[in-house]
Amino acid sequence: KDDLPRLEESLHALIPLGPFRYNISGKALYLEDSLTVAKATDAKLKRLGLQMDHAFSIQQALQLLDNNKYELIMTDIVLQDNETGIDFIQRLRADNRFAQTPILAVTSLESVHRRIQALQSGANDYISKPVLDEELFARINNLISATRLIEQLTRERQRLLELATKDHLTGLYNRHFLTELAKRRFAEANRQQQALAVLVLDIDHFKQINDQFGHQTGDKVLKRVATALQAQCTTEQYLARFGGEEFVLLLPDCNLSTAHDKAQQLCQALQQLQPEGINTSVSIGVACLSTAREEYFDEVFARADKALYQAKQQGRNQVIA
Ligand code: GH3
Ligand code: MG
Ligand code: MG
Ligand code: MG
Ligand code: MG
Repeated sequence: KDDLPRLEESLHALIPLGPFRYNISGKALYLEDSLTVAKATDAKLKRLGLQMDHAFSIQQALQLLDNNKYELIMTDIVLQDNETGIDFIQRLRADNRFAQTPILAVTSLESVHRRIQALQSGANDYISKPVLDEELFARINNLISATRLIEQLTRERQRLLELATKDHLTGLYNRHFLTELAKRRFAEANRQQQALAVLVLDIDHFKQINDQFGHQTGDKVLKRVATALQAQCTTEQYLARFGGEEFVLLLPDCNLSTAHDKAQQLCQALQQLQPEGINTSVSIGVACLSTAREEYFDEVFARADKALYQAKQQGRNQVIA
């Protein structure tokens, strides 16, 4: 097996190829029990612009993986101490951290079933020993390019998801997202006879704040209020900016009395906030899913909104359930 590098050289001489430029950088990990093969591969990868870390055993490879970020993982199949590259690939694919990392199996030419096993275990590609430089480079380039494309698409998807579900100014959920979520939550709560409460919150005399301090300051007040409300909510309590200076909070597993307490707490927190040094308060309407009959978001929201209207009528800075 230690003659492999020389065999590769002679093969390479038989297949002369022109220079081909790849745009690759970063680090690769190679699990390989032959030091000679590892050293020869290291030299090849350097030409490609990849730094290589070498591990002799799965344990050593996993340790390196804990402490380094790799663009590519390469693995030999037949290792020492009854270990195989197949085991290693399976371990990697069971670990979320390496879900996106491309794996290249390095198999001996004749072991067809190992190659298939490697692919079935989650290797993205394989290359046979003796390794031809140009083939290795092309395969690595394709693997890393595909991974970069997936990473770019994942980021793009995340950005679009934010745009579609979040309010631009405050970073809270937007009306569309909360409405869709509420529809599902109401269907579920009806089916499972669970409590579900809706709070509608509206900043008092916000128009006066805009008129007196300007629209920009108004925006800052909105952001501060949103942040303060969010700070009082858990990840299971869904807060959205529903319109201009109006917010909706969906409280799963929450009956009317608990929802009323929560609303009081928010009302008091807001009164103490003084965003931008401005006295600010909110009025809150509370309503809860009926325990007597099936009810949907629109109906419960309408009741909470009516309660909010009453809170405004009765002098603002208060909660009506
Ligand atoms: P009430 O206590 O009855 O709720 O009085 P209000 O002045 O808060 O209510 P009204 O509905 O009369 O006015 C809401 C104001 O909120 C008017 C609108 O210009 C302002 N507004 C809506 N969206 C934004 C925003 O994104 N930024 C700023 N600065 N103002 C906004
Ligand atoms: Mg080996
Ligand atoms: Mg208002
Ligand atoms: Mg109003
Ligand atoms: Mg309003």
